[in-house]
Amino acid sequence: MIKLCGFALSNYYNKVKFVLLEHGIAFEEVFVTPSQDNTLLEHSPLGKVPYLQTEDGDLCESQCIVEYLAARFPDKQIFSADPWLAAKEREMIFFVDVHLELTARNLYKEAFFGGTVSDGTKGHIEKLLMHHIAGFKRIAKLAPYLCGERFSVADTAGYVSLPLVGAATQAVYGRDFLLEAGIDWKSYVKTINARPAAQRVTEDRKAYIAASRPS
Ligand SMILES: N[C@@H](CCC(=O)N[C@@H](CS)C(=O)NCC(=O)O)C(=O)O
Repeated sequence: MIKLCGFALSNYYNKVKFVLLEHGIAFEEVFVTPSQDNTLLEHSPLGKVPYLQTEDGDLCESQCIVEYLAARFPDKQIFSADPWLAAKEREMIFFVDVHLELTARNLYKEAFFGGTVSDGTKGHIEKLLMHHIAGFKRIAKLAPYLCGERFSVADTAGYVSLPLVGAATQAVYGRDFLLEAGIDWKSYVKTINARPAAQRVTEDRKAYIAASRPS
């Protein structure tokens, strides 16, 4: 059986988990945290999570994993059957994962982990995020889903990462850049939360946080 390795706080782990649950693909969860230990580097070359363990070997990078699942389980129709719609879903995922989340990730040390980020970094990331959010807004339909009226695989990325972008900018700048741009990610997340797969991802994340709190 496919093994999904990582932990429930990781947005990229949760993106893959959401896809697996949404499509009823059997998998087992294996608890792994990121590190530079050789034992992990043998499976995940940068020591990141998630990675997938299959009968053919290990596979990292959440989007490569989603693409693999789509190819391995074509009957599940993880992407739209229409090539244009499927390409637009991939475009949306790229915007969320790379242009928004990966940029906002530069703020997480201060936003979530009690560290600090230099003023130089804050200024640079603010400019980049403004630019990237404006671009995202040009393509995100939020009607109510990212690609329009239908839930799509792009929403697995949106669901796990838009809240982080909003929360990180709120924590570091005192302004939620997404809400400020008119991207109501809170309502969006509520819509996606109607799905049992999303609920399970969120319940597991909350349970992980509760269990990690010092007693
Ligand atoms: N591009 C990767 C990003 C994965 C990633 O950054 N995972 C985080 C946890 S959410 C991690 O392992 N961080 C540890 C590190 O960067 O060394 C993907 O899509 O899977």
